[in-house]
Amino acid sequence: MKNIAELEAQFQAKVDAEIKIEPKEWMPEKYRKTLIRQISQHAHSEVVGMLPEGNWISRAPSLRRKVALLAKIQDEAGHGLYLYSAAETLGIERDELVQQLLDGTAKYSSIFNYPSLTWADIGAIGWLVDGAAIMNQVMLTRTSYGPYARAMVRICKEESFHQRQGYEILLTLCRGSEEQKAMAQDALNRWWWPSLMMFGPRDADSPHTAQSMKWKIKRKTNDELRQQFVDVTVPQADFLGITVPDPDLKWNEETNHYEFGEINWDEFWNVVKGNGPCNRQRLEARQAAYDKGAWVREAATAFAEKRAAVAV
Ligand code: FAQ
Repeated sequence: MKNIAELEAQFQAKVDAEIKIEPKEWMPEKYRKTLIRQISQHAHSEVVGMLPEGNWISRAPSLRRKVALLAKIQDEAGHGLYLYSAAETLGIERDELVQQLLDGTAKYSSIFNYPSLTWADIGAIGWLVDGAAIMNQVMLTRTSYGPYARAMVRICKEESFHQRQGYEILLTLCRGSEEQKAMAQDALNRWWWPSLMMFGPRDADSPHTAQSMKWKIKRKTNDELRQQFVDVTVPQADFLGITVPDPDLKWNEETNHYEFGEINWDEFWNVVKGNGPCNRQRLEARQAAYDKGAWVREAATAFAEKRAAVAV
């Protein structure tokens, strides 16, 4: 019988050798808990993330835009479901995860607590929010936990379609009338900083990053991913002909990276703690959806019981 220290050493050796950890294998309790936290918060983000865009389905400017938006939002529901399933492989029930979202003990991404005020916001969400999500999720295709890594492969493919549909909305607006271009600029002004916040606190203020990097749950730190996102996205804004709302933004020839201004961390933590512009509205919408779905859960349970009784 091996003691905990030996099991932990064996586990770390496996992680270091890039061998995926699978559900039934031994893992440190803290590794399991970290994954449940991260995967479930990721799932909640996908599900809550449908709300700002759902707001525009009935107001999409054409049938083509409406079909693409509907498909994107359905993908997000699907991502939420894969991710809840991946979390369930770690020994927790989906109902418990959903309760944690509804009672506010589990987080979801801060970005979804901002309102989608104009059609250009739907472009900005696809371009910036999905763009940031991809940056983070490409590294997660190589995360150490097998079911999470595999779920991420498909999710990333779909996110890349989402990013392009958002960028194309903005490209159309920026090639349109002065008013349309101004709407695109206004969307960038409002979504830029919250998108940078999506990557989480600075590495120095991130309690989980060091351990998650050691376990290869995360393969890049919050600051590394944020920098990568800025470097990729600024030239895309230039191509659109709109301006990133950061007077401190400048290219550094020596580092080959953009330098950018200070994020408003008070705003970030305020939103994370539940005081953003739409936190209450988002949770009320999820609670209402849960309540309205009670009859489906009851019917499915009754059907399963009936089937089990027949099988006996
Ligand atoms: N918002 O120590 P760290 C999407 C919390 S999917 C709220 O750095 P960690 C698709 C963090 O949970 C977007 N809370 O934590 C889509 C922790 O709190 P806890 C979601 C945040 O886990 C697009 C505390 O701060 N993506 O957008 C945020 O190592 C369009 C300390 O932070 C994922 O979830 C935040 N932004 O790193 C859908 C990806 N940042 O749990 C619809 C997977 C941090 O101790 C439309 N997750 N916190 O109470 C991750 O990669 C990581 O969990 C991080 C945070 C990088 C988000």
